Amino acid sequence: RIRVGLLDSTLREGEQTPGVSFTVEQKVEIAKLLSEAGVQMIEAGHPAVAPDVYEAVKRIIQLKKEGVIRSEIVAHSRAVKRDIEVAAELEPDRIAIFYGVSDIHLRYKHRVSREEALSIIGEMVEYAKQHGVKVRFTAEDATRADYDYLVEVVKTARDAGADRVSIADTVGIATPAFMRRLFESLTRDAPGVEFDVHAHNDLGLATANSLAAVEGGATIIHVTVNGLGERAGITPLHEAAVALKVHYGIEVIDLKLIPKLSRLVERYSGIPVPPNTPVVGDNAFTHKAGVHVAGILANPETYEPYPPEMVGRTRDYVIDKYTGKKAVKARLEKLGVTVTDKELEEIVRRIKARPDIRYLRDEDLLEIASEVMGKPLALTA
Ligand code: HCA
Ligand code: CU
Repeated sequence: RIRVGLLDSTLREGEQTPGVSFTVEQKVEIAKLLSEAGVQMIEAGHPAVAPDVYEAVKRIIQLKKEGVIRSEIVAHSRAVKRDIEVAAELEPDRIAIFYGVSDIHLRYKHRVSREEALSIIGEMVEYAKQHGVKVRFTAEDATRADYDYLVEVVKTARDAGADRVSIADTVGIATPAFMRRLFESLTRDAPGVEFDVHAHNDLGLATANSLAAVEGGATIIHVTVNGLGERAGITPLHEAAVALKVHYGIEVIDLKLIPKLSRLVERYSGIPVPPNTPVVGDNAFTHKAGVHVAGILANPETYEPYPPEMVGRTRDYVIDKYTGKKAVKARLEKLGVTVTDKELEEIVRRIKARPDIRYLRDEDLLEIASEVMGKPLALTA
């Protein structure tokens, strides 16, 4: 029933992260890896923004033409002729034109009436179409727009030649229930176009909102690697891709390439990935409490929503004062040490008496075991 793909906007939205500026070479490398992972669309940039942005979009389109990159390449553009011309001369697969459609954007940013905005949108979509490219219209701040007006906007863009419309939750204010209803209504009230969902993460709801939009009929989710973007960013690629697999059984990209993508973009963006980040964080598959480790040793499903191997990772556990006998026994066995129940109890007691230990290293565990057992033990491997 659900049909969906990803548009990755790391190179456009992601570069709008404060402090981030990718080089052209870095963008090419990221785009190649996104294509290898099977991302359906790559939003390569807004060519009119700066010379190096233009250059990067140009290089990526060249690689598309040479068959090195397979994803559809999208160029971003304001609803102005000059931007559209600059984007069109690079011959992208698609131009995405954005225009704010909430009253707050119309009044304070564009300073036009709702009717004037409709004619600008229609004219600019048509203008882009005349250049022989596919066109997406982005209804910026769509989630705060008047619903009946939004329907008019979508129909105007559609009738002018846009085959896709992006519904942007530009300030991350939507809830999942609202998003699902919004997309259900739009697909009913404005048929004949396909919808993208572009969800900002200001309230931590971007992924939930994107999935709800897909349940409501959206067919493309906008993501960025590591969730980069303006302010709190947008839906992280790792969350959307894995949630689509876990909840709907849909594999939109090669999930095993996600950690590589994450590390590459972490390095090039200089924005560190916190350890508790889902899927790609250092701790995403690392267990700690004795009860948890005992559980995963018996069957990993007890404390894992999906196996780490699905995303090319492995599980692990740490030992500190939260540990338990099963965890310590298993770790000692892995190190080639067999202990009696009494020895094990005493080793665990000593670890629990040491709140200063954050991560007990194997050599420290062996030292404690050696003291308890009254015989020398050394790390072999
Ligand atoms: C922007 C606005 C945008 C556009 C989204 C889209 C938004 O920064 O240019 O084109 O789908 O959040 O509204 O990112
Ligand atoms: Cu955005």
